[in-house]
Amino acid sequence: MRVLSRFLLSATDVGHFPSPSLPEIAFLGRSNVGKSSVINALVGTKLARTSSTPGRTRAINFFELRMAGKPRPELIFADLPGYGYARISREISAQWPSFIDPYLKQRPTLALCISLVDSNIAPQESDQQLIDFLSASGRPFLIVATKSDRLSGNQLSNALRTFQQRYPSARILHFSAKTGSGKEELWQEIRKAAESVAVSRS
Ligand SMILES: Nc1nc2c(ncn2[C@@H]2O[C@H](COP(=O)(O)OP(=O)(O)O)[C@@H](O)[C@H]2O)c(=O)[nH]1
Ligand SMILES: [Mg+2]
Repeated sequence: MRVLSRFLLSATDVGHFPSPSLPEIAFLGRSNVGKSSVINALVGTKLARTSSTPGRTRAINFFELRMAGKPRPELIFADLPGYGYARISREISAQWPSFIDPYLKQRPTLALCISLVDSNIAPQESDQQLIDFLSASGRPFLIVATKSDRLSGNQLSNALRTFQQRYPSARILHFSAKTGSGKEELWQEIRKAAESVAVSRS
C-alpha cells in the first residue's frame, strides 16, 4: 500500500493544533530513539527529519496521510518532541512544553499513542514515566522497540521479554527502520486504532 503524505504544520501552542477531524497517531520517545526514522519508514519517504543532533524539535509536527487511490486524507501522524535530556530524571511532564499535556489528555481525535523505546538499551526511567502517564490518561497506547536490526534474534527476544516484564500490561512490537522489519504489524495496529476512532465519531 502506497501512502501519500504531506506536512501540515508545526505547533508550539494548543491554539496551533489543526482542528480535530481525522484520527491521529502520536509518536513519542526519548530523543534519538529513532522516532523520525519510524515515521519515515511507515510512510516511505523522508517526511520527518532524521538527525544525529538530538533535541532540535520542540514542537508537535503534524502530517496528513492519504492512501494511494483514495480521494481524501484518512489519518494524521503527530510527531511529538523527544524527551529525556534532563540529567536528573524528573516528572516527565515537567520536562515537556506546556502544550504536550493537554494534547495527550484532551485531543478528541487521538486514536493511538506509540511509545518508542530503544531495543538496544535497558528500560529507562523516563520511558517508564511516559508509560505511566499514558496508562493513567486512559489513552490507547503501544510500545515499539526500535533499532531491532542491531540485535541478534536471541538478544531481541531477551530485550522484548525484559520490556514486557517492566511494562506488563502493554502491547509491545519491534521495529527496524533499516530493514523494515515490524512495519506491517505496526501499520495493522495503526489502522485498527484509526478505524475505532472513525467509527466512534460517525
Ligand atoms: N540501525 C538502526 N539505526 C537506526 C534505526 N532507526 C534510527 N536509527 C539511527 O538512530 C539515530 C536517531 O534516529 P532519529 O530517527 O533521528 O531519532 P529521533 O531523534 O528519535 O527522531 C540516527 O542516527 C538513525 O540513523 C534503525 O531501525 N536501525
Ligand atoms: Mg526526530
